[in-house]
Parts: sequence; structure tokens; C-alpha cells
Amino acid sequence: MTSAPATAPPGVPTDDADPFAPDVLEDPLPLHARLRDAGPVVYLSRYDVYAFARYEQVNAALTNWQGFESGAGVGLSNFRHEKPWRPPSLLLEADPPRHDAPRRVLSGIVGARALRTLRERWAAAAEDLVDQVLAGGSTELDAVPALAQAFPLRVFPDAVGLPPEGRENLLPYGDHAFNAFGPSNDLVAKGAPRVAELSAWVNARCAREELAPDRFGARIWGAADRGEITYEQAPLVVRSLLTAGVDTTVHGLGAVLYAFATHPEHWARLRSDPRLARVAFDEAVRWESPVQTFFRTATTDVAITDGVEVPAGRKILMFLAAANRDPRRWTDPDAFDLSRDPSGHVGFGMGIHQCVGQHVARLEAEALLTALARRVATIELAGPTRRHHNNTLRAWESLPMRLREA
Ligand code: HEM
Ligand code: OVM
Repeated sequence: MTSAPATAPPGVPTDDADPFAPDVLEDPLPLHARLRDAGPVVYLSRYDVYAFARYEQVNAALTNWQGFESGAGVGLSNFRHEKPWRPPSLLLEADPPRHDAPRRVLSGIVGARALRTLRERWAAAAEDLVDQVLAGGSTELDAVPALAQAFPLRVFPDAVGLPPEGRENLLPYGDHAFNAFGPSNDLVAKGAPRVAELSAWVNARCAREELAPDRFGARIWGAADRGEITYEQAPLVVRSLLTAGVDTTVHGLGAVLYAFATHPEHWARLRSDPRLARVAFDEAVRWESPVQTFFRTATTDVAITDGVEVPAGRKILMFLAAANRDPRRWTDPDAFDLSRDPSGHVGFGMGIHQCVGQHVARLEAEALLTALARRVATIELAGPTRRHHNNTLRAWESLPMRLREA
């Protein structure tokens, strides 16, 4: 291993913050503003890495996979020097050309066209869930377990083709995987005792025999039959769905439900025009950025601005969340606003790794928000909210809400 400089190169401002410390995870916005204002690139001395917090640099790096690779891992750990906690993802942690075939296969299976057959089924599942929580009247509930977790867990594992047993492992496995992109802090230590058990369960579910016919999982194996990916790759592609497909949507739904509970005028607008459900979800993904950060690794010395460069081999932390609220890019960035056009946000990433599951996430959100908009006149907070801390995810642990039936 080459020894890294302990201080920033000339022209690069330094910040000694820990982006993964509990107080920052509780409220990351002040750090995001400070890093954006410090300059286009900042050196984080605590971890000896660089950081981009402005939209321009984050967007440019995400669309420059030649200069900013993913194959060295998209967490703090550099896979060229340290052994990954699990075999690397064939999508997230791969660069072209190896990234391309798995990506093509998965886009065909969870892309917008392929999802059309699920639309009515998921709409009906959302109506059922809303029926059940309203139970014939207005109600107080914790929107995290009752809605944000309940809905994805009803529809997504079925769509992948998982058996009913053991589905309770999905959220803790994903939570650990997203923690593992950060440093080995208390959050990773807290997950460690269950990693072997959870990984064994997830890995076993990726086998062909485990997966119901004609669902996402079986279709991935079907792609192997056609030679589009190898039989060795198929289980790892299934694993990507199981890792990235649950916690993300749970926290995305938590974000949009919190947004509506705190912006009643926007709930009224959604009720009068349910077609706003999709833009509302994207605006919530911009506003909250359920996936806050990912790293890249510089493949060569990369020039950022005049005379300032990131040296080859160094990790750069991309603050998607800070880019999504950069006032250089967005008008009134801290406002949740259904009138804005949130397209171009980097909450799903950008470029060749842009979230392959974004249509799944949007369809889930559309189904749930549409069902709620039909039945629920007002949503309001009914008690103190609590954050869930994760090294990568911005999440709610508890969202007490009162829903008044229309
Ligand atoms: C990639 C966010 C839902 C599967 C990504 C990336 C982001 C992201 C930011 C880019 C990572 C990078 O550039 O390094 C989200 C958010 C979601 C969500 C905010 C929900 C609101 C999903 C779902 C699935 C999924 C539902 C599966 C059905 C993936 C996969 C990749 C990915 C496999 C890697 C793609 C590649 O590297 O080519 N996601 N995601 N995601 N996402 Fe999502
Ligand atoms: C993967 C994956 C993709 C996106 C996010 C993620 C844990 C994992 O392909 O395994 O987070």
C-alpha cells in the first residue's frame, strides 16, 4: 500500500468532520452546507479521503466512470487493498466492460416496460393495506412499520419470487450492507453479530430452485440460460435485488410520507390530482436523499478546477444529498415543493450506475400514495419522530401519524 499524505494538497480546503458520527447522521444539513461552501473539492482529514458536495462536481464525477471507478468499491474500504465483506456486486461495484451484461439483464427485468404487468397488482395491494390500516375509520399509527415497511414487504419479495419464510431478514441485511459502505464504526459493529446468519439466508435465496417461476429472480436465471450472463453471475445479480431493493424503498416512502405530514397544502394538492404522486416521490428523493453518499476512486490524477486535482487511487465521497440541495443548482433547495421539476436530482445517482431499480421504487410509491390519497383527507404528525442512523441511508425509525379518513 502506498502511504497517503496526511494533509490536503495545495489548494484543497480541509475539514476534520466525521460524516458518519451520530450527531451528523442525526442532522447532516449543516455539514453539507459547510462542505459545499468550502470549495468544489474538500479533503476530509478524519478519513484521508476527498469529498464533493456541490451538484456540479457530483454530477460530473458520476457521469465520468472512466475517471472515477466503482470497481475499487463504493464504500470507504478500497477493494484493491482490503478484502470486501462479501463478494463485490456485479453491478454496483463493477466497471465496464464487466458491469455491462449484468446491467443490461437487470434493466430488462426491472425496467419501466417490464413493470407494466405489476401496476394493477401493486395498486390493489396498496388499496388492501390502506383498508387494513384505516380499519373503518380514522387512525393513529407509526407510518414506518405500518406503511413504509409494510408495503414494500408485501409486494417486492413476491415480485422477486422469494418464499414466505425468512423475509424478516431482508431489512436487517440491507441495513448492514448500507452501513458497510461507511467506516467500521459502532453501526457496523452493531450489525456484525448477525452478518453470517443474514448473508447465509440471502445467499441461499439466490439459488434457482428457491425462486418462484416467472418472477424477477427466475428471469435473471432465464438470462443465464440464454447466455446473456453466466450461471456463475446469476445468483449475484439476484443478490443485488435483495440487497438494494428493500431498505431503499422503505426509507424513500418514509421520506415522502414525512414530507406530506409536514406539508398539508401539498397533501391537498395530491388529493385533487393523484397524477402528482410520481413527481412527489422524486421530489422527496431529492429533498431527503434516502441514499446520502457513495464513494468513487480516482483512476488517474483528475483535475477538478484550475490547479486543483484529486490524485490517482484516492477515494472521493460523493454527497448526493448535498448536491440535491445545492443552492447553485436548485431554487429554494430546502423546500419540499410539488411545483418544482426535480429531474436531474442525483438521489438515484447519474450515469451508468444510475439506480436500475428506480422504476420499481416509483411504482411502489405511486401505488401507495394513490391509495392513500383516495382514502385519507389529512395526514399529520401525532408525536415525536425518531431518526434511524445508518452510515449511508437517511432514514426514519418512527413516524407517529394521525390519518383522517375522507
Ligand atoms: C444503484 C438509490 C431503489 C437496485 C443505485 C444508486 C443510487 C440508488 C444512488 C447509484 C449507486 C452508484 O452510483 O454507485 C436508490 C434509491 C432507491 C433505490 C434512493 C429508492 C428510493 C432501488 C430498488 C432496487 C435498486 C427498488 C431494486 C429493485 C439498485 C442496483 C443498483 C442501484 C442493483 C446498482 C446499479 C449499477 O451499478 O448499475 N440506487 N435505489 N435500487 N440500485 Fe437503487
Ligand atoms: C448491489 C447494490 C446496489 C445498490 C446499492 C446497494 C447495499 C447494493 O448491487 O448489491 O447497497
